[in-house]
Amino acid sequence: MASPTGPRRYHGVVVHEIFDEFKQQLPDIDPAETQEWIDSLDAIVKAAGPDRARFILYKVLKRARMLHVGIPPLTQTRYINTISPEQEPYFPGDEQMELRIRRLIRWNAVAMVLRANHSFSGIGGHLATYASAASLYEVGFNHFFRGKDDGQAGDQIFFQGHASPGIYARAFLEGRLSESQLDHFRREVEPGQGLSSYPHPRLMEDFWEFPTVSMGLGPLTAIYQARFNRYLANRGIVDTSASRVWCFLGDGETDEPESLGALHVASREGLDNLTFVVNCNLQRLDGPVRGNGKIIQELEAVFRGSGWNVIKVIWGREWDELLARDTDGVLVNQMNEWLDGDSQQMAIADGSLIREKFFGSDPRLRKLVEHLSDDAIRKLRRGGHDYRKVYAAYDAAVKHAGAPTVILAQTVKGWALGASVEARNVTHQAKKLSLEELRTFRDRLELPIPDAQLGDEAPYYHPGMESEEVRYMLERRRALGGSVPKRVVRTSKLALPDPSAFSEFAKGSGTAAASTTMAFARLLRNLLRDTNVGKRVVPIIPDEARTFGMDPLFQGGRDLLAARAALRAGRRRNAAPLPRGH
Ligand SMILES: Cc1ncc(C[n+]2csc(CCOP(=O)(O)OP(=O)(O)O)c2C)c(N)n1
Ligand SMILES: [Mg+2]
Repeated sequence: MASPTGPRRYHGVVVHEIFDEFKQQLPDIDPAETQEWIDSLDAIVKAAGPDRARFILYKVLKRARMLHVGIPPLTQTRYINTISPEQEPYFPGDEQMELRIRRLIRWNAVAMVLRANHSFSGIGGHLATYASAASLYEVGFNHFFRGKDDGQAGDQIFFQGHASPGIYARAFLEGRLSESQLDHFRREVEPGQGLSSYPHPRLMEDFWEFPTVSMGLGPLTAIYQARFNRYLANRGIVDTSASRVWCFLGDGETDEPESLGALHVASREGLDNLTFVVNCNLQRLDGPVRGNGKIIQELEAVFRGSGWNVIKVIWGREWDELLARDTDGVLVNQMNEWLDGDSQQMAIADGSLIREKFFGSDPRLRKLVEHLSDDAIRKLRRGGHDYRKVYAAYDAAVKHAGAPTVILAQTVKGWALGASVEARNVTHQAKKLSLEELRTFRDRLELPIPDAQLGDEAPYYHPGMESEEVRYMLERRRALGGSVPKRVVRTSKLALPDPSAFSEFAKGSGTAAASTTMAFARLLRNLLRDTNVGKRVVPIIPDEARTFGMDPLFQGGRDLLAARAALRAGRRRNAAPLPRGH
């Protein structure tokens, strides 16, 4: 899925442009031939209808892409997975084992929130967010997220704030957190005792790296972190060349202006070291994200339009066989037209209702699923719960060169938590399960917890550090550079500037009037000239430096700006190459 032509280069420097193909349209050198093509299209629409015409056009566009004919991408594709089954890579893990691990984590995440609320009614915490995102995280933990134990920079992961119980539950299984710490969820006043509700680097300074719970800040900061990683590597300050920034966010969260406000920065800078994973469970806090629309389609258009590589993970593997037999395109049509509000109804429906509502509108659709039992229809999963589909998406994302990637994964909010929580509008607020629900949940997860231990308080369940599951998860983390998240502070001694840099300010400006700007410009000049810190002062000039008389301070910077301007305009043939490291 890498861009077929690759990023454009100018004077040896990669230039990332969002759209560049249509503007290069030439005058028509053979109008008669062009007209023949247009007439063919007219004829197909007339004879076989728009569906057939659309099919052929998609085929032609796909062919053009394969032939490396540069054309702008479509901003919206059909409501199916971007990666087709035959493109899926080999899955290197033990899927059954990873399923068992996920179940252990799911259980402990729920137990933690239930226990907290049992001890202190109303203490809060969230069950449903992690329940929908467990596979999205676990594929990362077992196969992608790089730790820092090897002394390298590792990956930077922005966890969705409300998913924190799942991240704590994993750390508990890894032996990093104790039962007592889990029992102090949301009661962290004594340092080291408890666990903060949400990612908080000050309250848990060895654990969390980025505060993310104020929605929108995670995605925005992740973009700048990825850009900063490039800067650090290019200037030889820290080798972040192997680091990836992962940002997990909710679909409701994308309505925060901060979430989408800097997307263009990531594409313009060609940040292929950045992956967004949007958990599209179609719900926000107490309502739908787009009842009468399709959030995944909307986000696809926004991200593609901003120059991102988009991977949609909408359907689980159970749908592959149905789609392969959908030669009339009726199933894809139904998927395209089905609104998110309808999907939410289906998430809690039984198989016979799904058969009637989703597959019932067309005899060809009915026929597609006539060999499936109602139970099998109910078990047609959404893509974000299919471990292999998620793996395929991450694998494609880390291999994509030249642009950042967003993965739009469809899930069910409160997945596996039972009928009173799953996909209900109240699901986000759910903090309690009845005894009956707890039993059902335990059975669903196939955990050997006796009934007698289930009461108002759910017990934690740890299979032991020597169990197969824990050994497997620890081995995976060892291979990937150690546990995450882990906040590691590595400092190097910094020599202070020579005191002479400041001495003139102690004297004041005498009778001459001095503005703050003027004093600051002088201070900056002195620091830039200082042998200890000069090279660390990096002028970032959005605008107005010249207005404030600062331009002589950074001659190099001026050359850089001029070179960049020439580069963008693409006019000056002899523009000086950019200084290294920028
Ligand atoms: C800026 C901001 N506003 C409001 C909230 C309160 N809040 C917490 S979760 C949530 C909804 C989350 O929905 P979504 O992003 O879809 O995540 P999900 O839990 O569905 O994965 C809201 C509004 C917040 N954390 N931050
Ligand atoms: Mg949501």
